[in-house]
Amino acid sequence: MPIATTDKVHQIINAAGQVVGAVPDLPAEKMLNLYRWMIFGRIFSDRMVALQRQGRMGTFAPANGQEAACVGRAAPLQSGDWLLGSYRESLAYMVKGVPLLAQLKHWGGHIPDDYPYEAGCLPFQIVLGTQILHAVGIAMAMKYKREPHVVVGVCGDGATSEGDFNEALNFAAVFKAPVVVVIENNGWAISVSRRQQSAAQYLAHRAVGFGLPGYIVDGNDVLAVYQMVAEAAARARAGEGPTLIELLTYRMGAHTTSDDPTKYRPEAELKEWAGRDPLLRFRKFLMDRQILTDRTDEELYEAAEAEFQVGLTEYEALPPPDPRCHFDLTFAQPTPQLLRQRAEILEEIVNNEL
Ligand SMILES: Cc1ncc(C[n+]2csc(CCOP(=O)(O)OP(=O)(O)O)c2C)c(N)n1
Ligand SMILES: [Mg+2]
Repeated sequence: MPIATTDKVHQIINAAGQVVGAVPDLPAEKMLNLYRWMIFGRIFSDRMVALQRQGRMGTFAPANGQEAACVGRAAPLQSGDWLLGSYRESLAYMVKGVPLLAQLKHWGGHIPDDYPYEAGCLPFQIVLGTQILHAVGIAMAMKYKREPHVVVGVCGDGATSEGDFNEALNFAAVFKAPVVVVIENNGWAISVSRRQQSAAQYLAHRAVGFGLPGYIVDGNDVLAVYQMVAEAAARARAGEGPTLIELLTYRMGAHTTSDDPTKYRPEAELKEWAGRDPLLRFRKFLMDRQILTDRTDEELYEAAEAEFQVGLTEYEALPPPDPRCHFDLTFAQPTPQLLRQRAEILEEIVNNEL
């Protein structure tokens, strides 16, 4: 495997939906399933933002525009593999097998007492970049146990500036951990643009310094992402060590429901990326191949809406989370600050209820 210093962006379907690379040999059913998940991701993200605005959901990190990147990196993984990410990983986690209800409970602030570890996804990491250390650690355990599995660790463009990210890559490369590290470059780290984050032309170029293969992929092209991650996972499984993959995509929404991107993001940039919508291009590809029709497309949207609604109904039938749990479960011995904050919030709740 050559140590790639390429500037080539791997792409199979361009923004106009035209085929520009070798299409991987996937059955039509599988391609349709990738598309179905992308639709579900778009609906999930839109509904979660609306629910938060209605006071029915907690803070949420939308992933509109990043559906191809999320689905494409999770779909090639097998049972026994792990996927570790941060707060914007909801869709990828659901593709990997985390139930919708578990996601709703997470964002709604419930205690994760029944967290579905069997899906192979650790709870979201909020401390930027540290999940890459965890990913390499799990991968090393698999290597020692001679298990034929692989770990995919995902972080954002901003997280690549953390020491943890770089330390994890160095360790993974030296010890040939069966790990694939994915940088989800969505253009922004809250209000810090990708160009302010690093002067490097591509973040994947950092791979060279660690002695790793590094690849740049059009993150809005689901087939390109799928293929690159599948190949990297196969190399890791075969004992050939880690790969660094940068997915070029764009965060179309706010950082979270607490953010207002109109304060810092140029309108023209948003417009430009709207023309590269991952769903539209894959829809055209599938229609050109007669895998999809207008009617089945409509049905997929309806089915995704209905599926979300079933999960939401189940979620809203649960007793609301007890706000005390967030304080009581933080430390065995709560700090004075925490106790003060706990008292403050309880007083606020009592006042609101009166
Ligand atoms: C170690 C650390 N520093 C700062 C933060 C605060 N913070 C939360 S999200 C974020 C931006 C992350 O951007 P990026 O890695 O590009 O991921 P994205 O949100 O774009 O998916 C920051 C600075 C944090 N969570 N952890
Ligand atoms: Mg980012």
